[in-house]
Amino acid sequence: QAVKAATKFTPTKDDYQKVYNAIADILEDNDYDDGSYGPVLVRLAWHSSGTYDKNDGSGGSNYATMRFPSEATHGANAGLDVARAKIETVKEKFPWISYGDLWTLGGVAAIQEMQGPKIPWRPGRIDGYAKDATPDGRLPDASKVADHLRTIFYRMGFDDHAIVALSGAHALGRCHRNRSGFDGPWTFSPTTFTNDFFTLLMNDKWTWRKWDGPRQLQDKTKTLMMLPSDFALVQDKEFKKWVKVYAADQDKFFADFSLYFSELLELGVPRAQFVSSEPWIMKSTEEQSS
Ligand code: DDH
Repeated sequence: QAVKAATKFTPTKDDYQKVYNAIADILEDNDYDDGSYGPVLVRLAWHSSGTYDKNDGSGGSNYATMRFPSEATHGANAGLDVARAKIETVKEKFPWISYGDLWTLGGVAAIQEMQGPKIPWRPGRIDGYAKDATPDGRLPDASKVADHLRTIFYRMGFDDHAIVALSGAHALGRCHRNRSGFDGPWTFSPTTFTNDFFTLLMNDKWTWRKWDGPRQLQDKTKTLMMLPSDFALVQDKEFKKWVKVYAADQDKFFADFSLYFSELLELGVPRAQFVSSEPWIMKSTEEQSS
């Protein structure tokens, strides 16, 4: 007797909203780091997408290749095992979601829940294989400056404007000595999305920290830091133009960041794979409770 084929579950936007909500729910577990897994989830979304190479279409968020040791062990991905393990608890509840969709939605939920702009997002990524993993060296090196940033981000298809806007994500989170070797947060509110990265970069006095770690800058209070690659944004004339704009206008930063981050999360995903022709706006938990 023929066994009736199980009907394939086709998730709706509501189902993805449930995943979003489950991610929002775990952000403040265990009083992790500065009180939230948000920043490290944003970094997971970015590093799973920023490997894209427009020249051959390889990399990007489609196949979630950071699941494989050959990519998970890249120096730039140190510490992201924490983010992957945390979001795995959501995957257990919603096993039908692909890792690429889960990790990018993690970035969206984290930004939105940390008071950032809405990030248009849609599902459709599929899980790939170890052979799809990207070679090391595709993500930016924090000890390097403008030329390097252009090489890395132009390869993804971004321009100078996008480089500066996306770098504003460093309003969030911190550097960890045991991950990157660098140390400290960029802003005084590392779990709230703001344009503070730009105002601090423009208005504070930054000096080289004297210590036994890698070259990094510190502010007057010696609590905040900038990477050499962050500082490059005010040393380069073209970049600095946008730093000034964003330092003066948080709304403009939010609007541009939303656009570029959304684009970043779709790198490497064939358009035909997306389940909808336009990205969706997922609701924040705040909106759902009011
Ligand atoms: Fe970043 N980033 N990032 N970054 N990043 C680090 C942490 C975080 C660079 C290097 C580092 C982006 C761009 C760049 C976030 C988001 C984004 C750390 C510290 C280094 C180093 C890691 C650690 O020790 O734990 C460099 C270089 C660049 C560049 O040249 C442009 C972008 C584009 C984003 C983004 O999301 C759009 C976030 C969030 C963190 C904080 C993570 C955490 O655990 O906290």
